[in-house]
Amino acid sequence: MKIESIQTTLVQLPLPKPIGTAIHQMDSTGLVLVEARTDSGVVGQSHIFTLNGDRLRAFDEMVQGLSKYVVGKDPHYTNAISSVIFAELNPTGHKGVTVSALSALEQACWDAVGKAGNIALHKMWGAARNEVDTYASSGLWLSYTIDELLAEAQVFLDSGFRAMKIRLGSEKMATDIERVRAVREAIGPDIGLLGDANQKFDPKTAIRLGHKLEEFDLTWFEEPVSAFDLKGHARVVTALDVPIASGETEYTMMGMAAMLEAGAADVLMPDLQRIGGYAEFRKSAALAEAQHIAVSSHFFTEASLCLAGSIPNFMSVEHVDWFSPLFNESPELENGKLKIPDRPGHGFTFDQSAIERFAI
Ligand code: SMN
Ligand code: MG
Repeated sequence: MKIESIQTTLVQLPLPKPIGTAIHQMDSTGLVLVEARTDSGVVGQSHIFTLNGDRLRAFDEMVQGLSKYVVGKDPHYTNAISSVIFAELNPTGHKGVTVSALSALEQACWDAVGKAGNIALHKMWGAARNEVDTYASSGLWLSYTIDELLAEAQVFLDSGFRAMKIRLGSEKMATDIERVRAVREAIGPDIGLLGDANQKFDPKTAIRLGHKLEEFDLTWFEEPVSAFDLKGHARVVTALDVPIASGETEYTMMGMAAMLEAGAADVLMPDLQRIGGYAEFRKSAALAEAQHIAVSSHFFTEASLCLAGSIPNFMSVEHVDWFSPLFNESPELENGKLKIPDRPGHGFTFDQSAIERFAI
């Protein structure tokens, strides 16, 4: 089997309303959809995105620019292809747009491999489970009023979620506490509640807030401090009993290794786009496993389920529904868990009519 061409399509998906975290303002997402067409007729698919579609063409250009290292190759040679691209990226660097493009091309290869062999990727890699914990995460934004928080928490419960993530980072600590208290009181003690500060705090403020939030029994406290501050992360990890989750802002398994070495997280959260592909995610998870640390995926609900199905120390898949209009299939929630699809490849295929609707 050989890849004959790499085709990209740019789409823009509006969000129902503008939303914000401590560091992001969003009213849409833009995606580069990647298709690796092979001489056997199999098409491997993948996607990468930017908030608001900002600078999306730079991502497209990077995918196109690197496609010559994939075209003409057998997609089974994922490691060979990744190694060549990784070496090629030396002058431009291994963070940001470059690694995102590598990730998209590598994932498209794996998807083609699974589809060609008619096997789900988690089974190809060695299945670990058929379902995985999840939490509702496209919501409970920092930009919401308390009434909006409570209304959405109820929507999540009604949809069958057993856990959800609230955004932290209000100007006043008392406001964060009030918001978490309101949601915890509304959902009761048996529903998981996670908090994400998107790097808002310095270590001492994070520790103070963490102590004040103890009574609300958060499942984890995510990105409490700057992603650049591994020592600060480690101070927060040591000072608080609540698990600290982090990793979405870091790149490649070397980035994950540095975080693990620093003791920067109790739960490692690689992002499939920023980590550099499926193999790089799986290697990162293995590094964490050796230190008895669990991993949880960031964004990319559909594309991450095959990882969740095969990685032993996989804790949960973040459920973000932003990209779901693009696919023919939807992630299936049952008893608060997501099913790992048994369909070939990563298990999701682009809905061509939706793509036409959202194409830029
Ligand atoms: C996040 C990042 C970017 C936009 C929205 C939300 C967040 C997450 O850090 O973990 O979902
Ligand atoms: Mg986060």
